[in-house]
Amino acid sequence: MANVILKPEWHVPEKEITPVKDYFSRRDFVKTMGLGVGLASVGSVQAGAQAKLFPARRNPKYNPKIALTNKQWATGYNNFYEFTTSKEYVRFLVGKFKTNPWQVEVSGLCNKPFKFDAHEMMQKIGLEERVYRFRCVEAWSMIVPWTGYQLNKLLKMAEPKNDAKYVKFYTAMKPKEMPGLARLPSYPWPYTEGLRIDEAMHQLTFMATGIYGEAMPKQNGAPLRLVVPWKYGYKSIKSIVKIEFTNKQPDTLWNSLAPKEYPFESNVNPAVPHPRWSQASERMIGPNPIRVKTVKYNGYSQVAGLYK
Ligand SMILES: Nc1nc2c(c(=O)[nH]1)N[C@H]1C(S)=C(S)[C@@H](COP(=O)(O)O)O[C@H]1N2
Ligand SMILES: [Mo]
Repeated sequence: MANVILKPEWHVPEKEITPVKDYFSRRDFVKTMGLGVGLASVGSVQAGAQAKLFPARRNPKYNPKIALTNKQWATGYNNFYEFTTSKEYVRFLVGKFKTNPWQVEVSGLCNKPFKFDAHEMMQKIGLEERVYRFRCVEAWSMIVPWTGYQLNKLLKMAEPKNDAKYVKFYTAMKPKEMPGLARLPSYPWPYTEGLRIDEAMHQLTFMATGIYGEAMPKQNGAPLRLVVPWKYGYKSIKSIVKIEFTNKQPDTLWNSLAPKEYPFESNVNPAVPHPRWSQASERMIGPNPIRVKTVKYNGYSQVAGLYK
């Protein structure tokens, strides 16, 4: 993973930025008018039955009173190495990436392995919105409204066996659609990540299918990606095609590449520096970035019990 960037190296002119208040007033307007949520979405991602899913109702339990990150930044400054390592260019390289239909396999140590279509599962489980803080290991952060469902709702459908101690996640590997794969031939693709089963089952662990009230943009990991808000961002694996229950700690891409820099657990912790930089503070991205102190577990102290 690249270096900490102290100053944003690209600039969005003020006039192109939708302030958070406009995003909300537009949304409230659509709700009040009872016009259906399809209107709130722009772009080709929205189609057919899927349109009804967005925006989803915000869960009041996960609605901190803090300003959201500017949407253009959260959807325009991405880490998705399958496309490029250049954060500001990911969104221009996802054009060929087909994310609908999208099949996901749930397998391994469970009684009921199954396959599902990502879009059908959104209808089946139903969606909610949660505002989470998100902290990249590179010391930048954002605060965004994710749409999706609690991961444990999906995992329970498979009835994991008692010896399932970990869950491994795999990203799609489609070289014709993901131009970055060929540029990093030595990486152990596909991108993989993993959690302990109790972490995966925790109520904070979220399968996100949208952001800012709309279906997930491809650059943010369409059609479904993990969000584990108390861990560094690389644990929040994008564009998932396989979920596997295992009894051994799974190998993950970043851990295989640099185990000392990217340990399996990777909880946000300001007291433990990355070998090449401090983790004591973070840059909140946006047109006017600010530097704030990093907090243990990214502020999600309710997970502390998992690590006694
Ligand atoms: N498949 C895949 N998932 C990934 C990554 C990636 O390169 N490939 N980058 C990770 C990192 S380092 C971060 S910080 C987040 C970034 O998510 P965002 O682009 O939605 O902000 O995605 C994570 N998930
Ligand atoms: Mo990251």
